Amino acid sequence: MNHTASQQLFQRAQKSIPGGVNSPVRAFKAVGGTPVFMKSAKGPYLFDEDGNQYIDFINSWGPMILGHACDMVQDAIKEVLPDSFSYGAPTEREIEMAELIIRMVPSIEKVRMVNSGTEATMSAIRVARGYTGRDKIIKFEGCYHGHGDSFLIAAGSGAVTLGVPDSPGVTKGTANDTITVPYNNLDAVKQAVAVNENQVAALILEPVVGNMGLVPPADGFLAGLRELCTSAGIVLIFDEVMTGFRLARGGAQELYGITPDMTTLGKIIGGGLPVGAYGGKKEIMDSVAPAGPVYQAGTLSGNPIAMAAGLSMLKFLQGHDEVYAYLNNISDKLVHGMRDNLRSVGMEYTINHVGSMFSLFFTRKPVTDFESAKKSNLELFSKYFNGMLQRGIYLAPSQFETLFISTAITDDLADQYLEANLATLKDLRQYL
Ligand code: KE4
Repeated sequence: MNHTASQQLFQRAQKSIPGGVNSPVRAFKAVGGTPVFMKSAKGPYLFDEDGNQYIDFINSWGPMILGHACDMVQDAIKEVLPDSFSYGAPTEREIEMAELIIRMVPSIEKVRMVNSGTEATMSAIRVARGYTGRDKIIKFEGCYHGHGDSFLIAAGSGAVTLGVPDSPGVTKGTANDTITVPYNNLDAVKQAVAVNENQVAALILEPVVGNMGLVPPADGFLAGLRELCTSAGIVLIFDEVMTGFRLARGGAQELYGITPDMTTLGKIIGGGLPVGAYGGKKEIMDSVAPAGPVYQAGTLSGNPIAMAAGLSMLKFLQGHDEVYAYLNNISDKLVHGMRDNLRSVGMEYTINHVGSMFSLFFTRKPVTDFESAKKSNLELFSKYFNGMLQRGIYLAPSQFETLFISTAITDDLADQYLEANLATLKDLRQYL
């Protein structure tokens, strides 16, 4: 494949944009080479600036659940464009969006629109702190909740001690209020809660993790967290920015039957436009300004164009439950086919899979938390990623990410993926 145009654009981009990209993972640092600069996309396909075509298994990190440039969403945007792009004043469409989210995610009784998943999560913990009057939060190693200061915290020395900044610019004071514990370890959470009695405002997690690669909750883990938070008066926040409207209409909380106190949303909610949201119990959300004292605001929150795009996508998903059966079936085919391929080349690596999200880890051991995910062979992953890219398959450029399937992936495209997967695995044997 020729990537000359991407290489030239990357050279140019680095002169005006930090690292040449507007979000770090796009720079291909974990897999080497030049990031592919995209020119257009339609359905299952991405087209880069060199005219190369790829079958897309990232779908803008989740939002393109119905495939790229979906005609329905395009029509919804075209319809509202003539009415101007933003008012900075309330609109009926925002009420329609809020009412639809509440219908689809019953644990949400009130919801506030924002412009990204990061805004949603940083706002949600501020509200939980304001509502409880407590300062600390508990998060899990390997879970990513956007780039808010309180989340860029590495685990402290002991599993239940206070965190340390995981990025320059995050203060020790902020780190002191975040406790980081291992995912799927209920005992560590119990200990953290006991050691910080009556000081923890919220516990936030990805109910199904996508950001250490795909890691599902162990049996009883979510129920255990629910029970623990209820008894300790801790606000349980499900960060469903990835899983919301993807794993089920009501997200992971519907799939696993666990009701959080608050939920954060993003990606699919905007149909590809910049939208996030946070919501939850009425008595918690009524502490948000101007109903209550916890301040949060946004010039473009509830933007009319973004609301139109998001509404068209959510209305479709709400009215077509068969989408989830389709996504799950095609994902099952991909995962079973990969497992057969791995066995056929004697590389029985670990695949974690929930619904239309899955990850291939280059380790033979189970992956149940960040420590076990980090045992993957990153060198081999990098070679695998580039081998698939050369074969026209666009994957996440990091071992610690998940894939997202769209309804545009047909049986035939799944077969193409599996052929490329087998050929690439065979190429990897020389490195074992
Ligand atoms: P944004 O601010 O990127 O819209 O959302 C942050 C966020 C919050 N919560 C979860 C569970 C998330 O996965 C994300 C963002 N996901 C990443 C993918 N790992 C987006 C890709 C990127 O950072 O460019």
